Amino acid sequence: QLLEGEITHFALKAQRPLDFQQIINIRNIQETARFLHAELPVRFANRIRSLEELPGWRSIPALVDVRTSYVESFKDLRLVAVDDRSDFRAALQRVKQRHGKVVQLLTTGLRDLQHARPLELSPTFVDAFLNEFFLSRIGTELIREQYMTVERSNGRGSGIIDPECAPLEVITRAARDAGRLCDYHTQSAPTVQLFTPRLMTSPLRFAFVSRYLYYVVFELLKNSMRAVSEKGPAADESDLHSGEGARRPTYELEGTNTRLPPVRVVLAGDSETMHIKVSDRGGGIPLALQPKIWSYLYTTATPAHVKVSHTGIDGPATTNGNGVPPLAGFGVGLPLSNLYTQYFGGRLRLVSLPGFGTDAYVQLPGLLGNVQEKVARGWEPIRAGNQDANAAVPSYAGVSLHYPTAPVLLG
Ligand code: W6P
Repeated sequence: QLLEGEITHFALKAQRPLDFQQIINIRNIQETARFLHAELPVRFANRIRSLEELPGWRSIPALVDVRTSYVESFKDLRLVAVDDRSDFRAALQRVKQRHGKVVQLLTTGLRDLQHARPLELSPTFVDAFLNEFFLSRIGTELIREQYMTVERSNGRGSGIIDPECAPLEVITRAARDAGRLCDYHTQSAPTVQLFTPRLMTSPLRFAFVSRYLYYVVFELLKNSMRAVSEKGPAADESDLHSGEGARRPTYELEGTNTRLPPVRVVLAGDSETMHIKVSDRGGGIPLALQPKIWSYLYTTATPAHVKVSHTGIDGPATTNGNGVPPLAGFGVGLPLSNLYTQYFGGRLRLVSLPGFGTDAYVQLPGLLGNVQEKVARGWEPIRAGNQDANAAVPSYAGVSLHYPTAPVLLG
């Protein structure tokens, strides 16, 4: 079939990582449209072929749906006239619409598939597969949204990459929203104190994507506030004034229960790099659970919560039926936050002390520096004539599909 041949052809092309500098100030809309028109089909084709390597994907409706979305978007882009601006805009709008539920569908799809074929699909493989897929999605979403916002303003406004992003404002907004959500669900919320170095009290500006920064910080604050609120009031008055609290915060967002130890945020950095620390005294994470918080196969929400799904970034915001998102959702918030930082070459680390509390560290680069996007691993076709049986096993980031057949016993 013609389409199949074309998908293979595009899946074999190299994906081209983008310099953020190039798309912060889009000077030539048509040139940018041509880049998207050439690049998006390559990335979509890579995802289509990778998805098809999952054993038994056809038996999971959610996975069939995801594949169909990618195939339809591939076709859409191959058929659209790139130099007709309104046609191209309409095609991108359809892509956006079509891919709104991909995170939810792919996560449930892989959970179901892993459940159905536990010996063929190791949890490590499933997590690596989803990380690659979602990393790719972050890239295509960012490029598409950046182009669409610039195109809409006819090149005059800035895109979703804000050269003047104000982290202080983003963090205070995330803290206010997380506090409201926490209070709604647990009938209490701790105070959030925000600390900045002395020299940084003037509003710091930084080239970044405000909505991604918000997503990551909101996710961390939500986790911290939930932990503190569920653990309850500090046992000792001095717990309320220890650590950073000995200093005066730059900002304080008062919670609804001042008996709870506050969540403390530190914002530091310069025009090149931004660092955020979120500290809570919410009791920490048991050591055995610590690796699981990065897995898509794990959620702290009860089954009743899981149905209401996650608080998406551009997907339909999912709610509990009253229009309010859940406090503990779909179990993808932390792994996705991790991907958002990695996509920009940044990092997200947690240091948790069981029985005490958790510190989360975010590091992100300013996008006016020499920063390139991190592109997902491409599809690696199984070469004909390769006699090595192991070479036919798909792998992501070096993680193979199967559980090892037998443990290697040393000594
Ligand atoms: C917790 C669990 C957690 C996850 C992520 C960030 C902060 C926290 N605090 O207790």
